[in-house]
Amino acid sequence: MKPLPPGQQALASFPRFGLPEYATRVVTPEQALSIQLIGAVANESQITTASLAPLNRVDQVSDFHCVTTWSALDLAWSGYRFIDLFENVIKPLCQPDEQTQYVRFHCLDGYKTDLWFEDLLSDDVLLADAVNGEPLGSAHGAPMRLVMPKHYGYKNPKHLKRIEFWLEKPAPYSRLSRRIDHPRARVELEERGLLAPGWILRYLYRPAIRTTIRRFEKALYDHNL
Ligand SMILES: Nc1nc2c(c(=O)[nH]1)N[C@H]1C(S)=C(S)[C@@H](COP(=O)(O)O)O[C@H]1N2
Ligand SMILES: [Mo]
Repeated sequence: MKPLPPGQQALASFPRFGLPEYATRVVTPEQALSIQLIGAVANESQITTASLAPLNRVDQVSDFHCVTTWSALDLAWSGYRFIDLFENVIKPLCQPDEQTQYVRFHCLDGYKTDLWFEDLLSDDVLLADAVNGEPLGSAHGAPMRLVMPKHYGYKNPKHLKRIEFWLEKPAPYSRLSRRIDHPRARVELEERGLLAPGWILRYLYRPAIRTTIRRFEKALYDHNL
């Protein structure tokens, strides 16, 4: 068996997951792709399916690590490299400021997350539209999500709606995020959050896994999905 990052335990499945308030904000799978490009850009623009035509499709098998300590191993993602999208689509479309340091992602269910721009340029960061041979559905981020295997799940936004470029760290989007989000959240360094060292947060988060999985499953079931 391959060694897992510190504090992680493998699950046999890949559950739909997140903060409890997002469980019932179900995004239907037939949403057409439209990702707005805003913030520190020369002109606001948007990405649609047609914008992706010049990019090479990439298949990548990677592990997924949630901050609450569950991991899903060997997920087969399909999509486009973020760096490829950035260089060949985003730059020509909207010319983000060269001083960009942070990027805030906004999602169709209201979820947001902030990422270091530099971390996005790693060649294992994908905009994925399929996993394990199936197009993404309501569970895993239709129509398009970010996959960043070296960063905890909460830095892997699903159901992408807007990408916002920032020259400095944006103000926290909520009181909860100010208290718990780690600015970087790298898995190998166990950067789980701000409240306490990662190895302590393992014990705080782990008891929430089972009830959260059930809550997220039930919401899809209630929507007949
Ligand atoms: N739009 C959106 N993205 C999200 C979330 C969410 O609730 N909504 N939850 C985050 C968290 S905490 C995790 S662990 C992963 C879970 O991804 P999955 O539901 O595909 O397993 O998505 C992340 N991205
Ligand atoms: Mo998570």
